[in-house]
Amino acid sequence: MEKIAVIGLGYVGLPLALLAESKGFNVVGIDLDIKKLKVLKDKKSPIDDPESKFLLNKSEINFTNDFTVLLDVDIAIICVPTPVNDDKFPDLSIVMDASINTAKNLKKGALLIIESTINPGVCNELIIPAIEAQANHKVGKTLHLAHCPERINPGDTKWKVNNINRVIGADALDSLELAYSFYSRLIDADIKKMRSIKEAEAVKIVENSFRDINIAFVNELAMSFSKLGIDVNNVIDGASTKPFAFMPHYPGIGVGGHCIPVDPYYLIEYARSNGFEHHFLKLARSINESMPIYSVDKVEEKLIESGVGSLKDKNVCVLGLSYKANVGDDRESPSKVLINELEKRGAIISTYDPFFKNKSSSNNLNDAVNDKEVIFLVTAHDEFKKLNISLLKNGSIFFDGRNLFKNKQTQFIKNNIKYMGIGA
Ligand code: SAJ
Repeated sequence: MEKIAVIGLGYVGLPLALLAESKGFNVVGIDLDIKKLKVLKDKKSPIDDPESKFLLNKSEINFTNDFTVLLDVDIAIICVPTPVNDDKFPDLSIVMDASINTAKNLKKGALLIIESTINPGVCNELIIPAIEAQANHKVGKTLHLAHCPERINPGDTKWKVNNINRVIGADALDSLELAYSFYSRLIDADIKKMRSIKEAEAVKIVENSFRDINIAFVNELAMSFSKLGIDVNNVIDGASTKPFAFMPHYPGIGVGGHCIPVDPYYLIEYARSNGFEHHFLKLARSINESMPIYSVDKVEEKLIESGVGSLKDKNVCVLGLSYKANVGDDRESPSKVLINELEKRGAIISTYDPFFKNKSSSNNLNDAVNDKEVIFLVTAHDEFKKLNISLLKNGSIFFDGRNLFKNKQTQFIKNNIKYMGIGA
């Protein structure tokens, strides 16, 4: 089997490297993070993925930060982050550096695959020119290049790197066939060949923008229906009985992560630079980004309505720092915007997330909720389902940012706790 290199050993690259090794490929893993390399060499997994933890135990992958190990590699796969910076502008520096440094060390005839999420145009207009200028390769001639956007869903126990359908794109037909042959041996799922590398880049951005706008739709419904006295979650469940043409999404205190709140900006900026304004995508982003502050406003209104004044000097607990249930990742998490807004309003804030004990001010759930006047639930971790509602302070507000307890509202009422949900 060919020798494979995976560059970027995070929640995308590490499972991919371990899967390739389990399929008999000779694998090397490259990452710039020395601490991460040490953890990996100690057979510990830096990501919350049970399968990776298991495979790592018996893995013989050479984890290194030395790009010269690429000299005899046949296929190199780039799995590095493609974030946005503070003003929501795409930051392609990491994927550009990784692609160039990799290509510089690849032999003639090698295949370079980009799995990182990139907008249409990045390969043709940025990566290929940079490789041909700096890495002494002619893409399509001395170096094969393909794009196969990653589709990892962190925390998902059903859909994993080995069984998720993929799309691949390359501008040279032989490069496309090489990439197709590799993924056909790697995964047990469908692989769709796109007509160009640009189409493959567009697929990932479209699938994640689709999710963002659908979440924005139900978030806007939640804000509207709360004024109409309608529980939007029940309505979504009702609409979900339609066996076709409806896909449920649910309102929440915000949209976090390294994908959904980020990827639309890649298309917005690329389209803008080519003369088109994505008003709809931008509006969806602004609705989703408004949810943490909308939640704070609703709670402060309730406090004032109850005659206890504003959030200033109130003891407030934030349950959940992660952007998503049962994973330890706080990138673009709504908890950050929420905590910042609560600080601005003078609240006394404590936090608890079982996946971020080192960042939490409380070290367990009971301590975190004890004697608090307001509790915001930001992340629907399984651990929070064990919350003992009778421990909550009499007369306090519980803002359920993920509607985790929407079917237990009577328990809150019994304990004289003001339960507030999103759209509930
Ligand atoms: N969220 C909502 N309402 C929803 C769904 C999600 O508010 O109905 C929020 C979540 O709480 C979270 C954010 O949106 O803060 C993102 O949630 P996510 O479930 O989309 O989680 P991600 O970011 O891990 O998305 C990944 C993506 N996978 C890739 O990009 C390869 C995405 O494409 C998948 O659709 C998604 O997993 C998935 O299906 O779970």
